[in-house]
Amino acid sequence: MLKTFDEVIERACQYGPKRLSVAVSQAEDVMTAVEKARQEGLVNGILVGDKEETISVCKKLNIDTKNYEFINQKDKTEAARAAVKLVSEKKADLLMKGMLGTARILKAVLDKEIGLRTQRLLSHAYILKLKNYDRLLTMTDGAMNIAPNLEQKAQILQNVIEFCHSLEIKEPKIAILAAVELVNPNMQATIDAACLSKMVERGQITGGIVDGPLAFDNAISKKAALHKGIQSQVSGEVDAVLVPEIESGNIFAKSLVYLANAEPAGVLLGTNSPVVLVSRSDTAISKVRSIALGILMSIHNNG
Ligand code: COD
Repeated sequence: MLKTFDEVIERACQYGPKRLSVAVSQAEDVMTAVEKARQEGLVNGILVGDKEETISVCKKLNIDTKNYEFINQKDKTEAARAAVKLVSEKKADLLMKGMLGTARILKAVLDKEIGLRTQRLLSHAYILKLKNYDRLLTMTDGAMNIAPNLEQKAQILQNVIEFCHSLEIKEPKIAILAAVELVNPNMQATIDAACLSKMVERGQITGGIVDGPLAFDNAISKKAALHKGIQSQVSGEVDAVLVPEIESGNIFAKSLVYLANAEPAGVLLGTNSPVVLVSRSDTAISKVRSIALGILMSIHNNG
């Protein structure tokens, strides 16, 4: 089980370098990360975007452009599509979002002809390292599916279980989060959580140990759960949490990053090749961690 980002990067280095297609490369934070990943031996980059601007960014950062392949495309939507196409045509192994909005790259990834869709629902996972938690904590979905229904949550759950397998966690422990532990007919999140737990019990979702509804305190702390008289196989040992909708997930991750100094990474799940979906505000090292996770996913065939 890989418990830290250092372990993730170390393991990913064993499989590198992979071919990374960068959608809209002309930004310092993007190129700093790609160059760092290249120097680590994780990737060789194909830079899709405004070539002139990307070269001037490289010069400013003292990056040797001879180490890169360039595809000139000034328009961001077209650059996103060209970067995605490189991956779908197997000319690159993984895709990274550069300097463009999330929705724009997601639309290219979802494109029926050139995209990276599978039969699966695509979902997003934030992976967080917290100082006071003994493992990586994955949270889904705070960035792609806006208000998933039960059927979609079941697929988001299966996606995250398989993602955890690529972190070498044999039977990941997943908490389905809600505001309370009891099923409350007025709180849809608790009904969905109970159904998901039952679906796991019946073998409709496989590969992990799942419990819910659980409030976050009882998911993350065994002590808090026991104090409330809750016996759960996942309490205090959760590898991943599934949140009810995009807002709670997005606020959850950003609160931990900005108030608790959590180190974040982000990837898309359910695609046929890994997609590294980082925020523009993420640091270069955070982007490198996401690239390393993408490489592990490609090895485990779940992205
Ligand atoms: N998985 C698989 N297929 C999907 C998914 C999905 N998650 N979402 C849509 N599709 C398919 C649909 O079945 C359809 O065939 C096609 O894609 C288009 O569907 P629409 O019209 O519902 O999708 P879009 O293009 O309008 O929107 C899809 C987005 C992912 C862009 C949209 O859901 C979105 O904006 N999500 C939030 C992104 C965001 O702003 N995140 C904040 C990040 S910090």
